[in-house]
Amino acid sequence: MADLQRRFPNEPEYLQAVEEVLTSIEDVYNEHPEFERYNLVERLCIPDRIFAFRVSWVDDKGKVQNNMGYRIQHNNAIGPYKGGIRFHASVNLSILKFLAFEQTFKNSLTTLAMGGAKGGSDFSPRGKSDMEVMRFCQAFIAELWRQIGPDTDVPAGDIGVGAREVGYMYGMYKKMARENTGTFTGKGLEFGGSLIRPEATGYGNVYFLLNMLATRGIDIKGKRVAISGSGNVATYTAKKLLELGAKVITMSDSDGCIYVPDGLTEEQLDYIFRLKNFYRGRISEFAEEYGCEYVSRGTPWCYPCDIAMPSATQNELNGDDARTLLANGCIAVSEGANMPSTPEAIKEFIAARILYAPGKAANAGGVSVSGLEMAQNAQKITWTADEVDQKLRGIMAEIHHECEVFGKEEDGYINYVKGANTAGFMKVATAMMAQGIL
Ligand code: NDP
Ligand code: 2IT
Repeated sequence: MADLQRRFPNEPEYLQAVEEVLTSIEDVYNEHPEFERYNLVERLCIPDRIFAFRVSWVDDKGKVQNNMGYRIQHNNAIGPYKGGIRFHASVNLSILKFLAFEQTFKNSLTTLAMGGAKGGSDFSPRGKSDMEVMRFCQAFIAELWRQIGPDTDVPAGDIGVGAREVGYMYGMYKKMARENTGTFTGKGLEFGGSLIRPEATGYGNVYFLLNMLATRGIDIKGKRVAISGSGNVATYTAKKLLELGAKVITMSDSDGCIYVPDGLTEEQLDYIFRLKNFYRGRISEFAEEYGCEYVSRGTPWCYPCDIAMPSATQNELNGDDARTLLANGCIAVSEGANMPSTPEAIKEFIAARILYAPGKAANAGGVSVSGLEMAQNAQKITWTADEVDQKLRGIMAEIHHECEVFGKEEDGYINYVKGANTAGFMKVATAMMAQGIL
C-alpha cells in the first residue's frame, strides 16, 4: 500500500479501493507464499494498460470542444477485458482506475469469463442536445475503436452512458471495424442487445438483498427502503422492490433528494422513469408535481428506513450517514453503486453486524447480464426475458454463496466484504499464476 501511495499520490479513489481489497484478503494471501514470490498483488493492482486521448467535437453553436477520453484495461486473466464507460464531469484517472480494479473482482465473482476494464470521459451529457451527444460519442469511438473488440475488450454503460450513448458508440464502432459481432453490451434489442440488461443491475441487487435477508429469515414485504440516485440502477431497483411489496421512500439526483414516507406508487415511479429517461429532467420536478418533501443538496440517509440501497455514485454515504442509518434502525445495506460507502461507513456497518453487501457483489447483476449478452451474440441467438432473469437469479445466488463460504466469521456473521474480495481475488490470482509473468 505504501508503495502504491508513493507512486500514485493523486489517486485517492484508486488507493481507497485497493486498500479495501488488500486488507480483507490478508489471511488467504498469507496461506500462499508463491503469490509473494511472483509479486502477484502488485501485478494485480496496477492496470495492464491505460489509453488516454483527446476527444474533439463540434457543439451546436459550431464551437470546437475538447474532452479527455480514457480506457483502462485492468486485467484479462480470466476473460476479455469487460466494463462500462462513464461520461461525467468528475471523471479522471483515479476514478476510472478504481472502477476498473473493482470490476476485475466483480467480474470474477459472476461465474462468467470476463476480465476487468473501465473507460470514460469528463464529457457530461447533461444539458447537451442529442446531436451533440452523438458527435461526442462518434469522436470518442473514432479514437477508441482500435483497442476494443468482441474477444479483446467489450465496453458497456455506466453513469451518463445509457441506451442512447451505447447506440451511438456501437454504431460508430461497427462503421470503423466493419464487423457486427456485438462489441458493446447494453445495445438496443433490435441490434443484438439482451432482454433484461437494462433491468439487470437493479433487479440483481434486489435478488442479492433477498438472499441476505433469507439468512436471517426476514421478509422484504412492507420494508421501507431508502434509494439514492434516479438513474438506471436506482429506477430498476425501485421497480423490483415495488413488485415485491416493499416501500421506496426516497430517490435523489446530484441536486437533491425526495422523501415519500408512505412509499412511491407505481404511477409515481413511472413518472420518475419518464422524467429521467425521456425529458432528462430533475428529481425536484417530481416534488413539484406530487407535492412531496424535497431537500436541495439533501441525501436519503437522514430518513428512518429498514434498508438502504445507495445507487448513485462513489463515497456518497459517509461515517455520519452510517451512524444515522444505524440509529434509525437500518438492518441492511446493499450497494447498487460502486464504492458508495466510505471506509468509515463500512466499518460502522460491520461493527453493528447488520447485513452489508459491497457493490462488487450486490451490483454484479449488470455485468453478469452483459456476459449473457456476449454469449447470445457469439451464438447469434436470443434468449427470452424469463431465461435471462432465471440465469440472473442463479448468478446472484451463487455470488451470495461464495460470499458466505469465504466471509463467514467465528460468530457466524457473514462479512460480505471479506467474502466477495477473497472469492474474487482467488480466482484471478490462480489464473494469473497458471499463465506466467505477462
Ligand atoms: P445513471 O447515469 O443512469 O444514473 C446516475 C444517478 O446518480 C443519477 O440520478 C445521477 O444524478 C446520480 N449521480 C451521479 N453522480 C452523482 C454525484 N456525483 N452526486 C450525486 N448524485 C450523482 O447511472 P447508473 O444508474 O448506471 O449508475 C449508478 C451507479 O451504479 C454508479 O456508481 C455505477 O458505477 C453503478 N453501476 C452501474 C451499472 C449499470 O449497469 N449501469 C452496473 C453496476 C454498477 P444526476 O442525474 O443529477 O447526474
Ligand atoms: O460497474 C459496472 O459493473 C457496470 N457499469 C456494468 C459493466 C458492464 O460491462 O456491463
